[in-house]
Amino acid sequence: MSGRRPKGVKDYGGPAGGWGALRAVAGALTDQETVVEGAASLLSANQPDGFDCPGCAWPDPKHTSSFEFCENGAKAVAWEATTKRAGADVIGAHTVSELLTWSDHALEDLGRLTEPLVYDASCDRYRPIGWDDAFARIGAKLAALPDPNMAEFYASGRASNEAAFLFQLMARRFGTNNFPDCSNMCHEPTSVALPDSVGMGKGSVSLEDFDHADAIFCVGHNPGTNHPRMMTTLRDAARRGARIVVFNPMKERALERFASPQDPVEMVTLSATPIAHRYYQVKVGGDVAAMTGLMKAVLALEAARGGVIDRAFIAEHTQGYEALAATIEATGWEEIEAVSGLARAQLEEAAVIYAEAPATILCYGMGITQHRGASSAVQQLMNLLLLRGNIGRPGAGICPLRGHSNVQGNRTVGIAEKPTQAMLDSIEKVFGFTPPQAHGHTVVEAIEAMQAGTARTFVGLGGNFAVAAPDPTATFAAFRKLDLAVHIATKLNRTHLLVGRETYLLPCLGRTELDRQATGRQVVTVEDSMSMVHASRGLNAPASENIRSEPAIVAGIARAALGPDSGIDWMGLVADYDRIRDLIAAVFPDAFADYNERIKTPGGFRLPLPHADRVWKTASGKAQFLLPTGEERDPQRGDKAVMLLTTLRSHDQYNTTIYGMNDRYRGVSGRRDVVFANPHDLAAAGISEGDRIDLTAAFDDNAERAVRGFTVVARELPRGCLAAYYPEANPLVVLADRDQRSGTPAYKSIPVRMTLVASAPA
Ligand SMILES: Nc1nc2c(c(=O)[nH]1)N[C@H]1C(S)=C(S)[C@@H](COP(=O)(O)OP(=O)(O)OC[C@H]3O[C@@H](n4cnc5c(=O)[nH]c(N)nc54)[C@H](O)[C@@H]3O)O[C@H]1N2
Ligand SMILES: Nc1nc2c(c(=O)[nH]1)N[C@H]1C(S)=C(S)[C@@H](COP(=O)(O)OP(=O)(O)OC[C@H]3O[C@@H](n4cnc5c(=O)[nH]c(N)nc54)[C@H](O)[C@@H]3O)O[C@H]1N2
Ligand SMILES: [Mo]
Repeated sequence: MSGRRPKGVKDYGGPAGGWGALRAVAGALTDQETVVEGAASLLSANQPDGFDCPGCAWPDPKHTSSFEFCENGAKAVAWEATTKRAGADVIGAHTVSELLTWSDHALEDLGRLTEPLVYDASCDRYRPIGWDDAFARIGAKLAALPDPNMAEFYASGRASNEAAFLFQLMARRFGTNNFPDCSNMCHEPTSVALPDSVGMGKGSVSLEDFDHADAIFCVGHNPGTNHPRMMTTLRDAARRGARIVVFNPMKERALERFASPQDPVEMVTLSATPIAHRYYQVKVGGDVAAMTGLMKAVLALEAARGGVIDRAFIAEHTQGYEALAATIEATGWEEIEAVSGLARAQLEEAAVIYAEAPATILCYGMGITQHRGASSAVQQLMNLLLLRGNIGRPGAGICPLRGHSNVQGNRTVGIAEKPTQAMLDSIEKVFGFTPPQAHGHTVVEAIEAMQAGTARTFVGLGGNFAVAAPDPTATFAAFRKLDLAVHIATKLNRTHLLVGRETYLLPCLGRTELDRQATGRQVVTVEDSMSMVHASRGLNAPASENIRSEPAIVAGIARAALGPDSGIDWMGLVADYDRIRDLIAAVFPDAFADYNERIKTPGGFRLPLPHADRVWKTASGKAQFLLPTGEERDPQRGDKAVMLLTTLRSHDQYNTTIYGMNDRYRGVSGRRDVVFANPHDLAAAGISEGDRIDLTAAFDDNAERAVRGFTVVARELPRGCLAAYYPEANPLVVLADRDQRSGTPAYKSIPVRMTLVASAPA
């Protein structure tokens, strides 16, 4: 890694956080021309009377929302509260074909959408349309579909509970459970796998538990970038001596050391807090093997000294221990080391830390959920916790780090392509219609239905579906075949440009903005990663007088598509969101009784989490030890030339929203067209740092999938592993290559081959 580095690449020496973070906030506010309003907005993020930060789903301390500094929350707020505007004059100044050549950054950087638009094929441009006209045309198109299952209703996880509830109500009244949603690309393995293990598809810990944990395992997530407010929690834990153990193929700086911008001593002395007590660079996709090794070592400790596993808990609360122990016993260290990329001694060391910690929390993110066999991987994490009764007591439990700020809430209020019978029955009881019973489509199934022509329309509540999804070649083509696409959005993105026969762009309010309806100012509600539901109040002036709230837009489409006899007073609901919450409470009485009352408490209320009280809503009534399925074993099929590519978020992006071209903590600036690789693998392949290579998918269907001309950056990574940025690497992801149980694409273990195309400039 010596000599001349590629342009824009260096080794980042400092800690995460610190002055760099403060500078970045100032920069984000200036770039988005939000200096005055944006700075005021920032101070209201996560305040009792302010809005929920649209940045991530990490909860607020003690749920009282004291101001917490967060660089990436600031970027999210600045991006939404920008003074840049993209009206019909701005967007219509370019043809759609021309806009398609722009970068993802440039498209969104046009600014906030200000009026409804319709695509005009005769001039290949978007032009303005009135709201009523748009609703009438969309409604007519939807109503004319021969089968409601020909429509797809996508939700990205930013919408409030109120908007999401109306959205699912509209689609179910219309007659379909086709709810592909961003969860299907994200934490679906959590939602699918944890119910079989512990009866609940959500995390079990609360923020307070982090004050009592003796060990915190961080597996496959990057909080310094994606959940920055979590760094305060991890830093506090590290400082009081809790042992933080990381499993991650990349060395992520924030997990190594962090300087809190709120700590005057660290800021002035340029010091930092070490975070990870041990950092294990597991191979991409090697977590099941690593967990198996850890459990094997825990069982060996139990055999040697006893008192390591919690036998009383296992006897009273679980099933399946013997079968799991036998499977682990039968798995050899050689295989564990080969697949995990970790040495037996490392896993034994981690096992000692685990065995000696009275209480352990296990946190995980996309590094676990975006693989073949991801559901099984989630269950292995749970097995590890169950061995020592690490759930349902202070300082212990499972902590999936959710993605979008309200993705969990969207699910809770009914965005589910596989709804429970109880929910469907409840909807029938409350609304008097029989909702569709057949399961609907996930994201990948929706794409397949669009490809096949069996899905003809798409309604998107936020998001950038086609760019987030796998295989853009297939997905883009599928989109262009649609008869109708409707996008409810704040900013222009590439999915909006994949125009079909009729395409509408309906601009909505964001979280930061005042939402006034017939009865006055409205509040919305959201659920964080730890199942706390609380109110969010926007306060900025809306980006334009001609944009509407998400609930109002959904209601407008619903009324037009379903006609006057739907039995639902759409406009009455929009007039006063309390009424929407009353209906949510009626459909989900166990979770949301007295909804409107309970959100008046600052910080809101916690939804019931039976597993946190050691009540197991599984078929057996016990927590289940579940066996690994082996799906993840040897995805390279024994071919050493096949590398496993993982995809990452940079520090300057929010999913497909690219704020800027830098990735500060990984030492990359001004570019994203790089691929990180282990120097020994490069040497073996005859490739040097700075060379440009093509990556081609090694999948057996022979279709050509490639990304070209990426510049190689040498990095400390396990052998056989590569890393590149999402979404640039998405052309390599095959639709069929996904976790079988959850349908989540294997975005984080893509088998690829490297081909040298140009040597580094001398
Ligand atoms: N600023 C910002 N905040 C965000 C987002 C954003 O894009 N920007 N996105 C939001 C959303 S929707 C989500 S889902 C979350 C995502 O939050 P994260 O889960 O943190 O997201 P990623 O960057 O995809 O990857 C996480 C980490 O997994 C590691 N990893 C990759 N492959 C493997 C593997 O095989 N095993 C293990 N153990 N680790 C692996 C990577 O090195 C990386 O450090 O963040 C949310 N918050
Ligand atoms: N290779 C690879 N692919 C991935 C991933 C990965 O790690 N690697 N991660 C996956 C994950 S975890 C996820 S969650 C998906 C993300 O998939 P999506 O949720 O579909 O994508 P986003 O980029 O979050 O959507 C951005 C758009 O949302 C709109 N928007 C922003 N705020 C609002 C709002 O308040 N209301 C409305 N209506 N619209 C708004 C804007 O128009 C913006 O352009 O991507 C997935 N794709
Ligand atoms: Mo996500």
